[in-house]
Amino acid sequence: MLRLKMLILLSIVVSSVFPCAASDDKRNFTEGFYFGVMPENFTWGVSTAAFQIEGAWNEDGKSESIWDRFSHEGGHIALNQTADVSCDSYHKWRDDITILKELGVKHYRFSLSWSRIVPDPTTGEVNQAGVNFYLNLITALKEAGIEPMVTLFHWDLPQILEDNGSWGNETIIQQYKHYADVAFSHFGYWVKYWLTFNEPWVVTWSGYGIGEYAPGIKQPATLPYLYAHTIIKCHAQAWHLYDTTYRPRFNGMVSITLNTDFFAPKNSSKPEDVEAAERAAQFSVGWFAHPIYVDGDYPQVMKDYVQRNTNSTDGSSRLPKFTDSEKLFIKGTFDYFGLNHYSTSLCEPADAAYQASVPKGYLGDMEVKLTRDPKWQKSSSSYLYYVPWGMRGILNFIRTNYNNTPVIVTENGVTDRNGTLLDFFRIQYIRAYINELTKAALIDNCNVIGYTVWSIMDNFEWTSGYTQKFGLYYVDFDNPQRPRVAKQSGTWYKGVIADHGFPDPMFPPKDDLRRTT
Ligand SMILES: *[C@@H]1O[C@H](CO)[C@@H](O)[C@H](O)[C@H]1NC(C)=O
Ligand SMILES: *[C@@H]1O[C@H](CO)[C@@H](O)[C@H](O)[C@H]1NC(C)=O
Ligand SMILES: *[C@@H]1O[C@H](CO)[C@@H](O)[C@H](O)[C@H]1NC(C)=O
Ligand SMILES: *[C@@H]1O[C@H](CO)[C@@H](O)[C@H](O)[C@H]1NC(C)=O
Ligand SMILES: *[C@@H]1O[C@H](CO)[C@@H](O)[C@H](O)[C@H]1NC(C)=O
Ligand SMILES: *[C@@H]1O[C@H](CO)[C@@H](O)[C@H](O)[C@H]1NC(C)=O
Ligand SMILES: *[C@@H]1O[C@H](CO)[C@@H](O)[C@H](O)[C@H]1NC(C)=O
Ligand SMILES: CC(=O)N[C@H]1CO[C@H](CO)[C@@H](O)[C@@H]1O
Repeated sequence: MLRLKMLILLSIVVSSVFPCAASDDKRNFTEGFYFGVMPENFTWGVSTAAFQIEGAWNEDGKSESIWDRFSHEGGHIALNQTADVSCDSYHKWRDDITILKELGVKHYRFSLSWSRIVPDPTTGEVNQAGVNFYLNLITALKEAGIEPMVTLFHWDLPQILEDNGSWGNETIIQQYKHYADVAFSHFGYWVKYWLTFNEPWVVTWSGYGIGEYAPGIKQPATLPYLYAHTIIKCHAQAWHLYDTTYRPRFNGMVSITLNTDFFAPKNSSKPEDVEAAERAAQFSVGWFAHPIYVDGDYPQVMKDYVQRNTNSTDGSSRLPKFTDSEKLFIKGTFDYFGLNHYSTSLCEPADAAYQASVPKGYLGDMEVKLTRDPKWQKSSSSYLYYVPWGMRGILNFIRTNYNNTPVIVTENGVTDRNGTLLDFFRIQYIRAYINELTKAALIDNCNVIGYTVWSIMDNFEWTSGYTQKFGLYYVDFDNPQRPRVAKQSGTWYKGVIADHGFPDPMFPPKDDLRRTT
């Protein structure tokens, strides 16, 4: 069963690496490029996150978040830069609307700052100034014909909650639910797309496993599993709250955004590599997706491998267990699948040397050696290799593992290479990744309904500060006005949106009036 699944996946990977022209119109490749136009209702967008763009970190009643604390401490961020001002979107959000309109996007994905809206979650008091900021933004987006896509939690936990036991204190479940309630009740009338969490894998592993991200805690064996367990329960609470209280009135969609590489076997002729790739995927995306999209529980292979690496004598595991009623409550808490995808990893069974080199805990439990092909093109981010066919691979993984749930790619993009407005590498990257998405949708029947570039503009890239830039627009962080200037990729992406993808230049669709007038 498992082998069969991977074989199907493999044939997909192989066919995308070696695409061949066929007489069938649907397989219309030119040197690996596929001409195809997405349906009219496919949604194109760009994304940001509150901490990375807003600035105004302590204005109008906002409390401190763990990322404020982490960046102010010094020693964690490149050049000790902070996001105290960043793009200053708290004051310059109208400039953001201007460039969103210029691009012609259908949706704009951004996140709410919990500490701006409910500065002290232990009292639950709502900060009206914070609510007003988002009301202005959201209503202006609607006036501009742009759908807001709202992430409730994009990493900036209120510091007071961190100080009160973080995601290990189950009180946070009710506090998160209250925050979600405030957001749904104030903004639900306008907002059709909601995301409960952005990349819980990064929250738990980078924040509490290896401690590279805020709050910088290194407990790789235990905390990622414990905190992920709570985050999944928070997600389910928010989804049920929406489902019972708000869906009848507002009829929106609530989901979670998971980040994942595509995991490919290092040598696809070796069954053990194929199995390792499946295991890596279940440990990464499956950790969160299996409970939510399949059966309310973690993937069996993950339960088995954490158990056997726990080294307990009583059969206990570092991976917590859901009760039967929790499983029922968690299963099915989705309306679509939010996917952040950037790159691909190669998988083979871990050897002793590799196991010794990774922190004991989550990464070691997986028993998979993850590598990159040295032939793949690099970007200026160490983790971000250019592997466009991985987009098609991961979309097919979701199709087969999660019942072809509708997917919105909520992030995809690449860092600047040479720091000029002529960002042709970004165009190459995004064009190829969208093209693989197009193949997944139009050839493989993957149910993908939207695509979102990270990011509309240069912003505070976490521990890289302003040294790594993902924007379609350049922002001059030395200029107090923080002007936003289109890079070549912005102008190019505008064309893709207008075309709904890649119409065949020789055979434009009949209704493409732009090309016949
Ligand atoms: C590509 O599609 C066009 C029509 O859109 C068709 O005429 C042409 O034969 C196709 N090419 C191949 C190689 O299938
Ligand atoms: C989008 O349009 C396609 C046909 O073009 C249709 O099959 C699909 O159900 C529509 N999806 C949504 C979400 O409306
Ligand atoms: C950043 O801050 C840390 C801690 O205060 C300090 O040790 C380090 O020298 C600073 N680095 C730079 C580049 O200023
Ligand atoms: C859990 O959090 C609440 C407030 O959020 C606090 O009152 C309580 O003491 C915390 N419990 C622990 C064990 O830290
Ligand atoms: C891949 O594995 C097969 C089967 O073990 C082997 O024959 C082949 O040489 C391997 N390929 C590479 C590139 O290592
Ligand atoms: C579990 O035991 C194995 C074998 O004794 C050892 O290699 C491994 O590091 C242990 N794992 C942990 C998490 O302590
Ligand atoms: C950046 O790359 C573009 C495209 O290759 C090139 O035209 C430009 O001269 C480069 N700029 C610098 C500063 O290297
Ligand atoms: C029990 C506990 O840890 N309480 C702390 C909650 O956070 C506040 C603010 O940081 C502290 O003052 C409490 O001691």
